[in-house]
Amino acid sequence: MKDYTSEQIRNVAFAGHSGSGKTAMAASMLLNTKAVERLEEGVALCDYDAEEIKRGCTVSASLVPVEYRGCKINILDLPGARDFIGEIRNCARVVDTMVIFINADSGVEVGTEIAWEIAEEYNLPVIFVINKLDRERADFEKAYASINTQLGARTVLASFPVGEGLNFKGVVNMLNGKYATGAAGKTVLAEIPADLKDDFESRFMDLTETAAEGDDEMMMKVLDGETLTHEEVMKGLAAETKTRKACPVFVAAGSLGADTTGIMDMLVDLVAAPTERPAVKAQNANEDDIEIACDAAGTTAAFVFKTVSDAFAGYLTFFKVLSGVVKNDTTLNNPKTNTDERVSHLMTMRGKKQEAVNQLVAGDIGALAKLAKTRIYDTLCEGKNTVTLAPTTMPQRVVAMAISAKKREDEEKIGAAIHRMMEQDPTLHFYRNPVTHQSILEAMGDTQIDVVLSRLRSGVKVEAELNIPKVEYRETITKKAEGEGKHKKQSGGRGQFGDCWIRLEPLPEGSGFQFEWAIVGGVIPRNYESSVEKGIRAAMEKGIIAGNVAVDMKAVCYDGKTHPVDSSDAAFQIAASKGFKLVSKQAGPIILEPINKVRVVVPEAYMGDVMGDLNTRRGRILGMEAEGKKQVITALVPAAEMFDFNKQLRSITQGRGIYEMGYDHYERVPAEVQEKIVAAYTSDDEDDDE
Ligand SMILES: Nc1nc2c(ncn2[C@@H]2O[C@H](COP(=O)(O)OP(=O)(O)O)[C@@H](O)[C@H]2O)c(=O)[nH]1
Ligand SMILES: [Mg+2]
Repeated sequence: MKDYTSEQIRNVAFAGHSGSGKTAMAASMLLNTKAVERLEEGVALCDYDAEEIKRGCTVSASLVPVEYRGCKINILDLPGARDFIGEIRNCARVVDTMVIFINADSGVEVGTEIAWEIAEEYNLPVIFVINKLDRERADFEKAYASINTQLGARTVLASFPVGEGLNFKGVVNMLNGKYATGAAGKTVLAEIPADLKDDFESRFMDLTETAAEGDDEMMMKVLDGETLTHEEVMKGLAAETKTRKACPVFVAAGSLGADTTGIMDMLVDLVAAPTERPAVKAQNANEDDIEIACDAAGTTAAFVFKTVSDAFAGYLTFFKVLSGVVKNDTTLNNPKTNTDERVSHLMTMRGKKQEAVNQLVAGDIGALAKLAKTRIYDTLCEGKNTVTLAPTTMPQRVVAMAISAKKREDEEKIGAAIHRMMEQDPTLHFYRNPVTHQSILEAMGDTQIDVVLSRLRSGVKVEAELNIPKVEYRETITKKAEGEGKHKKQSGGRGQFGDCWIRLEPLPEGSGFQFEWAIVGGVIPRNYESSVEKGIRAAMEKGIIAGNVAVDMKAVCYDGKTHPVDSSDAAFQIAASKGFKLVSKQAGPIILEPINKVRVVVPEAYMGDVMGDLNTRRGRILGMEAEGKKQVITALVPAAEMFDFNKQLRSITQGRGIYEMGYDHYERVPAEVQEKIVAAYTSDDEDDDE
């Protein structure tokens, strides 16, 4: 691929709801620029991952450079589902505009909202494409209106359809003044038919007014009834777009090719070059905040925003050049790992296809293979010019499942493979719960977990299974009780003898365990004090009635007996354990469960249903308040009831609801729940007399 200057680069994300035709549009662009010969070939380049082929949708972002009118348009073709929000957010950091695709037959959907919110957060200009206008139920006006009503975006129409649904004929593009039709992904341009001229004139007026808004001179002309030149309109519209004052809206049927070339023109004309965008916030070697302007003449620094490792491509590192020029046969330093990485075989990827390049200038995006010590969010810097960037902030994970290998011997492989996946996808989290002894996989959604399972199957050939994670119940007592713990054994040789009287008293939540030695007259020698305490602590680990750790109580050892020969540390530990088991059962034992604080954000219409759902989960609503167009519900809900909440919330709100959750406190479980837990528990060490 030829060399490009920073000014010739356009970095855009293709974002929006799954199935809105993003990948097909990227493929159509490849077809129209003769990078591929058929549309399907383009689609196969972008969605090449086995998971994508299987699911028929994008799971992992693809880089798709399109060379057009002397520019290199770096498209990051993104997934649409919330499960893959990590990919969307990482890529949003390196693009200069977000192109949000909308299904003409459904208007704004959840995926549209996700993309819009991320664009707002990252201060990215937005251009909309109402796509798939040839779809049977396509309704252009309705889809267009939904952008204003549901997103509150300030839009300006830049092209309009001729016919829609089964009557779709083509697109009138007001920027290039052409009529676009197409077949099999290829655009055909013609003059605007005479009968559409009036339509064009009236709609063009609106466009002109928006374009003139930021420029006094142009505004005066418009007010005086003068017509602006094409150049003026383009300049004004580009300025309004780049400053996020207006979002141009285009229409298309990407798989037909109408109006693919018009969309490509728009990418060249309306998308800010990286040099026109605000400087990137970073830190230097002293951890001072600095800003890096996109400047090819600057010191070289690049930021890694994505890594992939698959059977097809091996290990690939995707980066954006922040400043300077990344050149072949040079060495760059990774300040985070303090290693030098050799730059050779510099390339750009076109989906799965590698394309060699000589160099990549500030603002450009490319890839390197086999960088051994460089991970996502690292930087590659020239010489001692240390620049680091913060990792992408991610929303809280919303699902957690216990994962285990179907075959025991595969258990270790699972851990190692998931750790490798986590390196590439920081939204995944995997850990061993020391209390429940389960391996827990946390993620952004069920599909993401499903992809992990599927990759374990194809990658390391391990069948894994999922279970609902065990809840970390605890146990405690509610009243005082006392009694004797005795251990006596006489079996040839030296015997064992320990005898201690123990009193248990409840303590407030969170107090932990206190131990008091109240022996008088030396009936148990002081050197057995720690033996008794140890014995009680060990027994508390095993619980009272259902095998959960016992907490929040005081134990007092106030009487006992010793044998001059047979007493020992071990004997007193066993005696104390027995004493605890006996006494704790008489001390009104109860089970405590973790209660989570949940914060649910939903569109108002779903509020009633969501509250109803929380109630069935033994939830206690703490409050409701409006946040923009949405409602925020806060509630306390037992952790045990929350494992499938994500799935349910998505189904109730059609994916529009989101939630965060965190541990709040422990609380006594209701009697009927306690009965169930106790009944389900089968003690495996009722008797440990040896
Ligand atoms: N009728 C019609 N179908 C399209 C169009 N663009 C894409 N599709 C189909 O819609 C489905 C989803 O398209 P895809 O590009 O994968 O959507 P993405 O998830 O946004 O990348 C595929 O079956 C495409 O063939 C279009 O313009 N018109
Ligand atoms: Mg796609």
